[in-house]
Amino acid sequence: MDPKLKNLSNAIRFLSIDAVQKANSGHPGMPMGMSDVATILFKYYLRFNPKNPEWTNRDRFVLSAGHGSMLLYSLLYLTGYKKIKIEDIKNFRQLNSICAGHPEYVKGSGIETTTGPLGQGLANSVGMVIGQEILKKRFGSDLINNKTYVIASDGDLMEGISHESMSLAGHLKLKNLIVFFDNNKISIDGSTSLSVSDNYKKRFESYGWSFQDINGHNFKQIFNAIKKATKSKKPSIISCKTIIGFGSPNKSGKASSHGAPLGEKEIKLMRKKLKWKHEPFIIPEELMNSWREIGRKGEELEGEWKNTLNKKNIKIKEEYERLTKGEFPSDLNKIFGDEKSKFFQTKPKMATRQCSSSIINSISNILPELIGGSADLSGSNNTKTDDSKVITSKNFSGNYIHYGVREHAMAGIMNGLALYGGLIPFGGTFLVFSDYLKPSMRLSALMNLRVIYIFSHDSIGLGEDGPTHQPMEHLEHLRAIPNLNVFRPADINETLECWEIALKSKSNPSAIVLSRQKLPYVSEHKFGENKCSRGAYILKKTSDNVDISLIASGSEVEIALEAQEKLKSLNLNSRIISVPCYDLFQNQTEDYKNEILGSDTFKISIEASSQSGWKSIVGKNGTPLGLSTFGKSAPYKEIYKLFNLTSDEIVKIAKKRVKN
Ligand SMILES: Cc1ncc(C[n+]2csc(CCOP(=O)(O)OP(=O)(O)O)c2C)c(N)n1
Repeated sequence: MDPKLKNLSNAIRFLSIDAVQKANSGHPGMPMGMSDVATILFKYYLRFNPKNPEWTNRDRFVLSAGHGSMLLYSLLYLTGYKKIKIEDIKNFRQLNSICAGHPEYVKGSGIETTTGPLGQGLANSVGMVIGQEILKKRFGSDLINNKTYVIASDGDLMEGISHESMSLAGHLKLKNLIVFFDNNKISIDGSTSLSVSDNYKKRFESYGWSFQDINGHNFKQIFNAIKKATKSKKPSIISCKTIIGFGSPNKSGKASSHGAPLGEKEIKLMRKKLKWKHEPFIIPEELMNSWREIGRKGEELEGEWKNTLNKKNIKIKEEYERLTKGEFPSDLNKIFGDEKSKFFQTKPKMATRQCSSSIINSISNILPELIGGSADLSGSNNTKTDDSKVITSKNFSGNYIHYGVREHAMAGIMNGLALYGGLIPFGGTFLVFSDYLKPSMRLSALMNLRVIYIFSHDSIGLGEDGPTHQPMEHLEHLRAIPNLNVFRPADINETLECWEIALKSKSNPSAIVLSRQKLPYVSEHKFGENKCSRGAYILKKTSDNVDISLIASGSEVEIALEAQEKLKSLNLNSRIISVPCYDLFQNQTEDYKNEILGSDTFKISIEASSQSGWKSIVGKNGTPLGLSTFGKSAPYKEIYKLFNLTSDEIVKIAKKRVKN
């Protein structure tokens, strides 16, 4: 093996420990332990081009153990990525440095995904490989043939999401996925024997993976193991026995090297032990040239790939470019317009989960980039239509993924699909189970990813399944996530508009929340303007001068409309404000909000959910109607009555508060 390997690897080690020391915080142990594996991977296998980090057929490198972020920043700097300079490394963990505490996804930087919450990178990598297989099937294995490599730690493999996502990867036989397990047997609390005694070989083999066990500091073993993994017909995991904090005379092998600077004294001793004579952040020229040389190989690789793309038939090439640029076909707007106008004529009474299904059906044909799926329950949340084609281990030509009962993995995998590029994932479950996937959904929002969550069975309106299945606090939790739009449409027209906004939101995820029960067609406007785009609008008013504003979302718009009729017969005028997207409404100007809500009008909001978020909208004199306890198991109309979510209750309150 190349005699320089030791020094190439030590360059990573010293950049990492010096940056952590300068920042006076961070995690040196993991980069010190895994730098040997990373060196072999980058030098001999990883196909990447630092000059064009967005080359679509690049191998992906995912650092799932995101606390070891200095390993990634060192590699990106050493191989010549423009966005990571030595100044950034010196500014590790400081305000506005791209070298943040944990890797934060920045398009075109080499940081492929945001990691830190353990297990997420593993699920992302599964999505990246599924995305690759889908595009490979469509555009050919000469164009799409990359691998995805992951570094995962003990903690990554303890997390539940790793069990979910690795199991699905095995089921789908994702052979282009190669995971390095940093098997150092240390976590923050000390030895992992305190809390885990899994047999990893048996665990992964039972998932359908190939498993290898190596010494993670033996270059030859690392080289051979990767070679074998790249030829496997199954996903591969290479368990690398490593020493956390490798090279530190007093802290190696100990939890003390995991998450704190080694200290000046220990770093001095380590310099001596590893014969590293260079000052902090100085990489000698010859070594730097060797690292840069590793980075330069990618230019040629990408050049060859471009020739392949240019030789493709023009139609394939254009479609490939459309997908990777994220552009929509021009007939998409027409489809939305036609559907709106069709339903305006027929005014159907439909559960909004059925509305969503009808939309998926009408747009899927022209949007092959739309990749649906569900964590089981596909027949209940209506994500799968008659035209959906299921993806299997033998055939990736479809557009629908059966994620199984694995909500968390589904969301992490959808993030990976969106990160891979060229695809728009949507996936469904019941709203109440959004709790099971929230950590990944939070990362969709943090990474500005276009991922569409379909949450059906959105309230006590689901009825007899009872309080375990009836969301109550969920809308409020989701609305609190920055950069996530939560839609709760009232009918097919609003569902069409919400789906349209979600699709066109290139830099944020959306949650489309849907009813189980049938709802009447309520929209008064025909087509043209997307009324949902400002979050709320006046649906119907009985006079220009109203006494009461009735504010509602989704299934409660029907109740508000009923109340409006009753109030009218009592000579009380009202306006109905439909709020299909609370988040978008919050972003509007105060003028718009006042115009819609009425500044001095008495306000009642109604939503079959926790009501605290509505207090600021109805004001201190208004009344928010909602829930403050868990629901009940009963036919849904009885539950609505029990909780006073009725038009009669609205009328009672309005009569008391507004004199005519
Ligand atoms: C979901 C989640 N829980 C907890 C943490 C906090 N945390 C960071 S690293 C770590 C465990 C460290 O052990 P290991 O994964 O073996 O990493 P190593 O010590 O080898 O660096 C924990 C619990 C986290 N980052 N993510």
